[in-house]
Amino acid sequence: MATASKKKLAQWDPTDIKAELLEKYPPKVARKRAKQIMINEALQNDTPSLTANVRTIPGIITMRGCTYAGCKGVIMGPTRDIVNLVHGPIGCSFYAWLTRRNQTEAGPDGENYMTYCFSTDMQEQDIIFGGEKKLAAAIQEAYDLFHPKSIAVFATCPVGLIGDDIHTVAANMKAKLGDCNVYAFSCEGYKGVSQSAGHHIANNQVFRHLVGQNEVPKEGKYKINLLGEYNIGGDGFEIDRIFKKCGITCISTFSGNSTYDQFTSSHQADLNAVMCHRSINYVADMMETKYGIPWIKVNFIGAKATAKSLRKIAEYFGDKKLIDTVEKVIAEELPEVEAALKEIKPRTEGKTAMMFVGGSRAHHYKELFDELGMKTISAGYEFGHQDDYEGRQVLPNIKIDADSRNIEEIEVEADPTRFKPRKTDKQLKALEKAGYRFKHYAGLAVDMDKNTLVIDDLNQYEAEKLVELMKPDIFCAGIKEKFSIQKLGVPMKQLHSYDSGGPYAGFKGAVNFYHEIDRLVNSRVWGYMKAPWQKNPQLSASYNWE
Ligand code: CFM
Repeated sequence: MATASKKKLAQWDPTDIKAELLEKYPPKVARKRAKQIMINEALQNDTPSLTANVRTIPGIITMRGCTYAGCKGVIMGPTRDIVNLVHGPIGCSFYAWLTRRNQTEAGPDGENYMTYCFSTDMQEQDIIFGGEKKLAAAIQEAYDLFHPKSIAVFATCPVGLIGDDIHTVAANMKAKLGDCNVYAFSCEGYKGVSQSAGHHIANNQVFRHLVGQNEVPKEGKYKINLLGEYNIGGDGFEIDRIFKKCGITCISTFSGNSTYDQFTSSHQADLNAVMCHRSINYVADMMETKYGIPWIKVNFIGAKATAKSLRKIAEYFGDKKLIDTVEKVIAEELPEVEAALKEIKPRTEGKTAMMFVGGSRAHHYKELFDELGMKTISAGYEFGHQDDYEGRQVLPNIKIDADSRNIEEIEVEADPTRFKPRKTDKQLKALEKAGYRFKHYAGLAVDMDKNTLVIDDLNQYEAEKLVELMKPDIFCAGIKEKFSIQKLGVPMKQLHSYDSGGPYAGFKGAVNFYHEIDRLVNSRVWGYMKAPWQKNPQLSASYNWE
């Protein structure tokens, strides 16, 4: 098996592949796309060498989503006891309703609005005469029905076009209701070049209206927040299980299975562990500036990555008891992982994978494929920024364009009474000296092999072309890509929805993933994609009048 894959790798040259991908485009389009296709050098340069977070060229079938999706669906969607009310035509709500597989568990209070679909159901007359009254009435109706602690309002494209002032409506309703925190997000679908802009808009408002609102002290010795974990397919439940076993208190998760209380208490944590850098780094930075909570990058996708992240958290607290418990937990969990690998790895070793997912999973899931001995030959994000590819050291050199400038940057200062450094300068220096890096993400490219292809905002045409040219053993992306890739005879794994599988995080998740990939790459069904008559036509016919 391994030799067969090696042979396949030797067949292509990345420069040729890049040229072939661009060949069909008109010259202007080819020039633009060329900047988003990088032949990897696995360097950590200061200057970005890949262009990202720019507009998709009209006419190209992108894999991306919209700004509303990033705000309402991604960041706020997974929280369970906030009523998420969409101001807009019903389609925007309907297509965002229960489609992201972010799981919830109601907990003792029983509050869970996940299964509901709240919308103002805007009609033509609202577009003409304005929808503010309708929005106020909908907030009142939701309040009367459920008495939630909080109602969040999301703007869809027409709201921005007609200029409804959703923030004033929200503020007025908050004052009127008294015991319900109401706020709004100007996350119209067109606001940015992708869902990434929606993350930023969501982060700003969460920070403004939620973080720091609850001063009731949270118990726990090692208090952290897990930022950028959305509990897709139950990933968050597996991570929670491991944290509990280790004695780590997770004050809040942004935002898998989260509650209003978690968001509002999150400033009490002593460390922010950032899982998905793309979607939540803004909150991590703002919390550090305002409250003094340091942040580190973690990854719980992959058994080794999970062990590494747990050790990193333990090292931060520096407490012998925690360090020992973490080691004990790792020692308890790893045998199951190793047993699974012993059985599966001989069947997956040397096979090849491609991943084009969102803004962080292409990197995170590479860890799992590494564990299986599989080589990631091409990867990229739909909407990652240059720092997600090449590391945060490129940040000062990223050119800010008009589209990014369009998204608000909020000014944050140290809180006069609540800012509290979690570590002394001396402690921080000692950690850094021992190789500990705060506020840092190294990006995808440095973990990709030399001469692999790192591609931003891959599209339908290029995806099919890549598969045709490089023939990976598995391709990972989303539902829009699923069937066109499978028709080419290559198994396709959805890494957004997990094809209804999961969890894949943590130790148990890793074992799940190994089994799933084994089944996919070793199934013989992909060899039967062509019907026998397509391979060797046996009959030819003519009409009787011919
Ligand atoms: Fe972060 Fe996500 Fe992702 Fe993302 Fe997403 Fe998602 Fe994703 Mo789909 S927050 S960037 S906007 S890890 S919904 S849980 S799978 S594209 S790679």
